[in-house]
Amino acid sequence: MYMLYVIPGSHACRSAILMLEHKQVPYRRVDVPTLLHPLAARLHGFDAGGETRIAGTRRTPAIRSGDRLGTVPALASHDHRISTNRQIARFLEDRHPEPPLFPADPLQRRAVEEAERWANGTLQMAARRIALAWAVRDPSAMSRSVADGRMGYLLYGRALTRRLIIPIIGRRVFDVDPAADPELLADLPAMLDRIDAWIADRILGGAQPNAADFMIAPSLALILYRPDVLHLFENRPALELVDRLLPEPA
Ligand SMILES: N[C@@H](CCC(=O)N[C@@H](CS)C(=O)NCC(=O)O)C(=O)O
Repeated sequence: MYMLYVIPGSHACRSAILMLEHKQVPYRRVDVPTLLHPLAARLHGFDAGGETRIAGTRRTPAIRSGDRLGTVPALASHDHRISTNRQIARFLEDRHPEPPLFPADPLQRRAVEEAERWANGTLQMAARRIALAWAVRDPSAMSRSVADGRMGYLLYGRALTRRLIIPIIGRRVFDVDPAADPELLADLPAMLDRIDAWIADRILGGAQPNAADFMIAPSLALILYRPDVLHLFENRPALELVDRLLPEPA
């Protein structure tokens, strides 16, 4: 039985959850308290899989420390400790080939891996900073709105904790200030265009979702917790993708 260490509502962690569900392998989800997760990951024998994350143009001290200690999602089997979605995807593909996470054709696989790399390197951080810019600008509205959603509540179950702590995470860990918001949002349409183009080229959004779909949909779902960005998604294939993999709760 696998154990998957996550923090609640994390888009990065949701990618691993979706991949495990796709493979239909039994696992136990272990929720770790947000902010203690780098330490908890390390204490459970994980590292950060060699990631060197950048928030905008900065590697803040908190990000450096997370990259030294460990990140979630983190997957434990009786003899393995695997961190990062990239490595989890490959581990699962090796151990449980069906249904696949990557196309068999080498050219198609390369295209999916390129989309996966971009989702990990660019989109995952951009999505986090877009959501956090809102938290920094309007902590009360954010705290109310993220009590539930496509990935459940975000980071903390209690509204007051969300209101107090999430803006601090935004500022201190991910270098977000209210002035950054317009700039972050200005980059969003081009990112959505890129995703739509991959869908048009059948690299994403196929009948059988792949590792890149599972990396991209949760980042879009996180951005969509913000009610003020919905209009940017209207009529886009990217919205159909996230609606299919992570529907809005009824
Ligand atoms: N890109 C990696 C890293 C995921 C990641 O950044 N996870 C965050 C939680 S959403 C984390 O563990 N951060 C630790 C920290 O910032 O100290 C992946 O997809 O696995």
